[in-house]
Amino acid sequence: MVKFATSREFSQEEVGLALRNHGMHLEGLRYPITPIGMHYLLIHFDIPFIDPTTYELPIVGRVRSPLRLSLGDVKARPAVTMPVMMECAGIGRAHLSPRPVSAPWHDEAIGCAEWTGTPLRPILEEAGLLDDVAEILFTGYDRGIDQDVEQHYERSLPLEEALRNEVILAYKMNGQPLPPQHGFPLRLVVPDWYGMTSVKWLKSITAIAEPFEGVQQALLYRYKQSEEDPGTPVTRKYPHALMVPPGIPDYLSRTRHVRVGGILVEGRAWSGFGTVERVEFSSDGGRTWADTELGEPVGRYGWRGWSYEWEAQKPGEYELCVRATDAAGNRQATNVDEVWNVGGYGVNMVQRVPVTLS
Ligand SMILES: Nc1nc2c(c(=O)[nH]1)N[C@H]1C(S)=C(S)[C@@H](COP(=O)(O)O)O[C@H]1N2
Ligand SMILES: [Mo]
Repeated sequence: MVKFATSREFSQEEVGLALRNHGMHLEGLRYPITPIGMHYLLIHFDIPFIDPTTYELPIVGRVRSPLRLSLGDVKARPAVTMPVMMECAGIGRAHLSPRPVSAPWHDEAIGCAEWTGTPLRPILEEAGLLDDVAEILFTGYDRGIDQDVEQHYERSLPLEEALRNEVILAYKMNGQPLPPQHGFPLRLVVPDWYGMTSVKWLKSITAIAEPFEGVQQALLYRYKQSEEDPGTPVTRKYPHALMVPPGIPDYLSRTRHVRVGGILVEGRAWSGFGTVERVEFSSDGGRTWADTELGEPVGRYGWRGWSYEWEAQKPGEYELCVRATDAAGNRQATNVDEVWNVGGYGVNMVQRVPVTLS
């Protein structure tokens, strides 16, 4: 069962989760590749302590020749390096009312790191998938209790998604060995999908013939309108644009103070459904919109910069908004009711930044 809160005050549980799982500072949107310590974190249970010298990854289940790969074996395979924009499916949850009690993200569950690893597909081919394989299950070393069920964190991918060439087993982040909190020594990286898919601290990979029914698959990470609704699975990232909040912040409220003049507002945008083709800016809370200038995408799976010259002349209170539209024609929601769901997933409402202009 999901617990809900209606008060704007956060509970101790939510604050505890927020301290363990920090977000990216939105001013970090200026970096095309997010510095490691700025990238958001989401750790459901505890960070497991893993000895890399004895580490082995079994590839088992419905395969002809099961494999056991040491870290050396994985690193000896062909390597690819690519920027991948990652976003937690729980982003925006704190804007909902009632809101599900879980990691209380506002807009900061994001990061775009440069991941190095080896493609998964040739490993699965080497293991020899049997004809009845429907999904590939990825199990992490971390263990805990969620929805009253003791479990490892584990999730599956439909076979055709697991076989995408850009799905990798990663052992480096921004050229460094994976930090413990990001999945050391080996994690899955699945571009375009929300972050829950990219299983960290890989313990095993299992080819299965039936759909995986674990808690993180069948109960959680589903778009549901009620607890009884079986819902549909959370998969790719919806389009999303965010801005670096302009001016200077008030320490406590974070309200922005901006001086009149020409102000360059900038940020990044992304989508798991194809390139972002349009980013619009509003200075009047979303009543009127203007097209921004788009930059080059950071790789095929990264994000894309945008900027807008805001002629801010009249002192007063403003609400700055930004919204993205992707190649598939999806556009961000302006109204929270359009995106409300039981788990608070995929909430890609437009960002709203209150600004005092003087
Ligand atoms: N084993 C394991 N993998 C995991 C998780 C986890 O708790 N355990 N969290 C998932 C979720 S919900 C997200 S959003 C991403 C976060 O990755 P990051 O912490 O490296 O940013 O990892 C995913 N992989
Ligand atoms: Mo997540």
